[in-house]
Amino acid sequence: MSTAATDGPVSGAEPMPVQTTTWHAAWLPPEAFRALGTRGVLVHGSGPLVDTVLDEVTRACARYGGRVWRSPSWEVDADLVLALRDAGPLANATAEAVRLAATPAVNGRGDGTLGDEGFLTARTAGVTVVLADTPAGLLYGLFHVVRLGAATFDADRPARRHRPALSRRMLDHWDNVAVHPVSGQVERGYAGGSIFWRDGAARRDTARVRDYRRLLAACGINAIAVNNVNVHDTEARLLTDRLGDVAEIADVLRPYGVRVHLAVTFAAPVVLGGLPTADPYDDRVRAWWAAAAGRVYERIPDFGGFLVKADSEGQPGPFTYGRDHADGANLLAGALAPYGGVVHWRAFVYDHRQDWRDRSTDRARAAYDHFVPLDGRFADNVVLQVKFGPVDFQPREPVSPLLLAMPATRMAVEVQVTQEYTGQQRHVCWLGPWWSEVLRFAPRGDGGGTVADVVAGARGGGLVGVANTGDDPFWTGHPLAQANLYAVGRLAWDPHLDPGAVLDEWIGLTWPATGDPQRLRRTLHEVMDDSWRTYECYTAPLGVGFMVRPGHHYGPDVDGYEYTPWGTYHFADRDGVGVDRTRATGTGFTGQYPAPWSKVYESRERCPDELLLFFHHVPYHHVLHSGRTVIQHIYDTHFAGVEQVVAMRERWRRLAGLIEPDVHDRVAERLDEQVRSATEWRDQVNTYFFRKSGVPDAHGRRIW
Ligand code: GCV
Repeated sequence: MSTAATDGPVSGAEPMPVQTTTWHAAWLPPEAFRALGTRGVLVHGSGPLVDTVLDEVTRACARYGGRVWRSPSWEVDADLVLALRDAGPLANATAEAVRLAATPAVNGRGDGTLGDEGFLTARTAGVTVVLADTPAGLLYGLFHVVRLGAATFDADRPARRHRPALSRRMLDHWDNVAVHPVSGQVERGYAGGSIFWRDGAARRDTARVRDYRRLLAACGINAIAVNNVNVHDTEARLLTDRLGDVAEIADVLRPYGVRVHLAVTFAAPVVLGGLPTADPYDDRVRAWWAAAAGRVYERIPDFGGFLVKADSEGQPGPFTYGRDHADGANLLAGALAPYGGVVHWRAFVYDHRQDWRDRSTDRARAAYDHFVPLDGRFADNVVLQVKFGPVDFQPREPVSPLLLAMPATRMAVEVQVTQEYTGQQRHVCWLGPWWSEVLRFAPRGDGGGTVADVVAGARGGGLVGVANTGDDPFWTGHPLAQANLYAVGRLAWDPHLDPGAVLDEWIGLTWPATGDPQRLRRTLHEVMDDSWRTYECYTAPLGVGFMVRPGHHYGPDVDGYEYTPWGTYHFADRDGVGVDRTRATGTGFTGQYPAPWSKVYESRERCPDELLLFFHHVPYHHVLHSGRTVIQHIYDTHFAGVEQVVAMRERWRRLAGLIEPDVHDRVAERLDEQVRSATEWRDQVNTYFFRKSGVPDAHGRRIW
């Protein structure tokens, strides 16, 4: 069994919190259901997910004094009707009129249905109607109503169809079943232990997972992988003798429309099946996978599929047998195909043992070089899962050119909700704006399709977020990091949503009953809106990346990776800094982009400032579009970044008394740490570049 090549302790930034039996309600406090719970509600239709809708409505109405009917019932005076369109006539006359009117309206558009998960909303003559063609659609319609709150009932609204742009909206948990000596219970986890596993076994108490499934459905997530992509010995067995544990989780998640996926090791036929090989061309290997998949579907009929990290950071893969990644992925796809399962095959393949002296190898190039020649060879039920940037979830990277280069392959884009490189849930770092930028990126320039288009629809592989949740009382360690989890679901549902509006939704749902909602909303926006850019200001400059402490990746260490095998270098010397990735004189990475980006990135003059050092090695006196030199930009942004964090902390202090004291205290505590850490970043980065360049700060501020 292989051991993952993870460079040092990876979850060790903070000790495991004390076990607790209560946890924060996140974006579903009971109060969020008040508007709904005070009304008369009719639920019309049948099926397990309709039972879930009924159950949610019943609980809300029991709490807030509303009434619930389930069809067929003819004594109905409902002001909210949640109905499956094909469940027969509705008792409420207005709702029935909407249902009948909706039919031609829906039929005339697209495929003539509301889709597998879509719904229609309308309000007329005092009745709000939510119609769906599937129980899952009705569930999403219910949470739409919850999001709207009182506005659901305040004015007539014309019929509007809602359908998710991306059909695959997934979270990958990097949770280990057994505590791993290096990566811990949750690899890159900053929110305590796992909600699924503890100390080598499944957690038997499912209360937490029951709350989690509601949170997921309410933001639109419909799939999760329940174990780490680095599959160690114990976790490998989830596919075989520990399958029952996975089935139990699937049973809990199913009523909320969330399907379970499993990360598997490519070497499973060897390590679990006792075969001498895992070669995709070996018949015994094919038979082994087919039988393994068959057993999974016997236990979990709606199983989503496998997730695979192969030939990456020590994980086994097809290269061992002289096969390529299409051979490898298609092997597993073949086993899943009879059941409708899908393989999420990760494109994070690079040489993590490179020689730092070797200037010809560029980690940024690796995924494209490996996978583009395979376009058209992957089976239909393979989704190639691509990190959003070419290196590794940095706070600033260009969009991965691989996402733009495989038209005949289903692609998913992967973002990191867990904040490995963005402050590890000790720093406020609201990532909605960053993901929105990635999803809206237009590979062929303005007017062409976007990354969101590449991953959208039934053929698209969707959006995958690496989960940031754990058994911490606030779910995410930093209470404000809940917004990132919420956003990944919402942006997967609709990548065109304004991230500011998503943040507003999250604030409204999370604190529906606060004393001064406007002040709270204003302050949260002031603290969070620019927090990703603030983080970028005080860490590695101008897109060069890394400069984090190797291993745990928290805090500054400018040269920490400079002479290592990991392929993440900044090449600073006394004259300049940055990586030459041009075609003219560098690694040629810019050539992986289509026009216009291949030209824009190739040119020092045209390259956007924020990515300059990702693409170019430039002298410190190079003048940016901003008018500042590179060295002065480094100094200015690092001083400004710390000032912004100090201001955030002050703003947060003023919220004392307006929100729950435990939330306030937890954030306040973390802001103290953020100020400390940002100051350390500022001083180390500024001092490093001052010592290298000898150029003083134009404003004479203190550099050590
Ligand atoms: C799960 C980075 C992280 C690893 C992670 C890897 C991956 O290298 O540091 O912890 O492994 O990405 O995405 O597979």
